[in-house]
Amino acid sequence: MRFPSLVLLVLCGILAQGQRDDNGGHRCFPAIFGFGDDWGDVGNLQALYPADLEKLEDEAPYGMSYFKKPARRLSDGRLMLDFVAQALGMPLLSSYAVGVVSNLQHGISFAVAGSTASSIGLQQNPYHLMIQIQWLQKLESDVRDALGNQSLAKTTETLPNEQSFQEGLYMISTGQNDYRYAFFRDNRTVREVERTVIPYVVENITATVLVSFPLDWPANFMVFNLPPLGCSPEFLTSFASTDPNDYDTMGCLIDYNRITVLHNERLRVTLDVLRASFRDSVRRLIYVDMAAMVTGVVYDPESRGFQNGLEACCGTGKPYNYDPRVPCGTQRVIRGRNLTARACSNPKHYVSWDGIHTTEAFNKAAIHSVLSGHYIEPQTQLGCRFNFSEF
Ligand SMILES: *[C@@H]1O[C@H](CO)[C@@H](O)[C@H](O)[C@H]1NC(C)=O
Ligand SMILES: *[C@@H]1O[C@H](CO)[C@@H](O)[C@H](O)[C@H]1NC(C)=O
Ligand SMILES: *[C@@H]1O[C@H](CO)[C@@H](O)[C@H](O)[C@H]1NC(C)=O
Ligand SMILES: *[C@@H]1O[C@H](CO)[C@@H](O)[C@H](O)[C@H]1NC(C)=O
Ligand SMILES: CC(=O)N[C@H]1CO[C@H](CO)[C@@H](O)[C@@H]1O
Repeated sequence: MRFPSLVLLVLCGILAQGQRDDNGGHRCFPAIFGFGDDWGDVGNLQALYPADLEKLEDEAPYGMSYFKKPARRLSDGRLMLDFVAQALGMPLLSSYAVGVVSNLQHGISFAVAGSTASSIGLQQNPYHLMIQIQWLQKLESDVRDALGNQSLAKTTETLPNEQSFQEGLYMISTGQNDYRYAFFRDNRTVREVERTVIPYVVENITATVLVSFPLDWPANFMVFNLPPLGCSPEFLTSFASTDPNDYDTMGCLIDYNRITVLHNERLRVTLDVLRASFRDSVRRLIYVDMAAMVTGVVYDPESRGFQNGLEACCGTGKPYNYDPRVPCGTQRVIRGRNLTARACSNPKHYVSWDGIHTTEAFNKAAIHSVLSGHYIEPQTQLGCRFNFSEF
């Protein structure tokens, strides 16, 4: 699919809506750019696949906890990216593919639900990380052209400026779908995935970060690691085993968590090497240990105000409240049984929203921790005054 120039569309479309910096003028990141998969998609998938739009819009429980209606997000409310925007006193970001009516001054999300880090095996969704980076590059060059054009000067208020690109916060979370497709679509074994998939996925993430941004940009990167696959209701359901030795003490699948551990270790080490190569620049490369956050909550939900680490909120019932045939919000008759995947009454108590995606409550707790300096490497001062009043 080809995109018309988003900048032109923005300029020709809705113009300055008078968004102002209401965070006391202090803003440590002038803009946020989201990349990756479901975790940061605020509308790209639906814009790219309009036929699926209605389906998701109908699936009423999505968005219930915050937006009170489906909000093109695969959660019951805000995503981590939304919380970062709010902590910085910015409006929620728009998505690239629906950018026509957007104010892009504070950044944009390029993340596409269902997308992968790697460019191999793409039948499912072609908008992998490198494509998203190309969208960014196109936007940046279009903005540069527009900013140099006097006749457009008034309308460029709705665009990110050069400083936004150079000093922006680039948040990247992807890889989960590479593994999901390897297991669920391609029927690969754990050993095969260990050997053949992990290296590609990690290389694609780190290579993208390395090659895609001019080295003189003092940009800030946050690269998220992979949450423990073996604790996700989707994996727990699909790979349920009768052998107790397949589970760890908290009931997660040991083999699939091993994939996560290997992926994360490789990612962390590669980022360390990359960071060393940036030594002379002021850019920051932060590794976000989302796996540690999820593990902590799953292993001790109550410590963080949750009640349920391994069951989904929205689903069809025990044991994990997840059934791949009956996605959240739908109803199917299967072998004479009428199954309806309904939302639980209190999503706040759950980590998993629909068996695959996390709840708003988890997203909030996670970003609150990250912005407070936890679960990040290196331990660094982000140097921002975050405002958590919208949390
Ligand atoms: C400036 O923008 C106007 C309106 O889009 C366009 O017609 C013109 O060609 C542009 N000029 C330059 C130098 O790009
Ligand atoms: C994977 O397994 C399922 C169920 O056994 C089968 O229907 C499907 O064709 C297999 N896919 C591949 C790519 O082998
Ligand atoms: C299944 O349950 C739903 C919701 O409870 C109901 O609307 C629907 O009519 C039922 N369908 C059948 C075939 O029983
Ligand atoms: C934080 O944000 C709220 C509303 O978004 C605002 O009323 C409040 O003044 C802000 N606090 C600071 C310290 O900027
Ligand atoms: C940007 C990048 O490194 N892409 C690579 C992703 O992985 C595949 C498979 O190894 C490579 O072919 C791509 O070049």
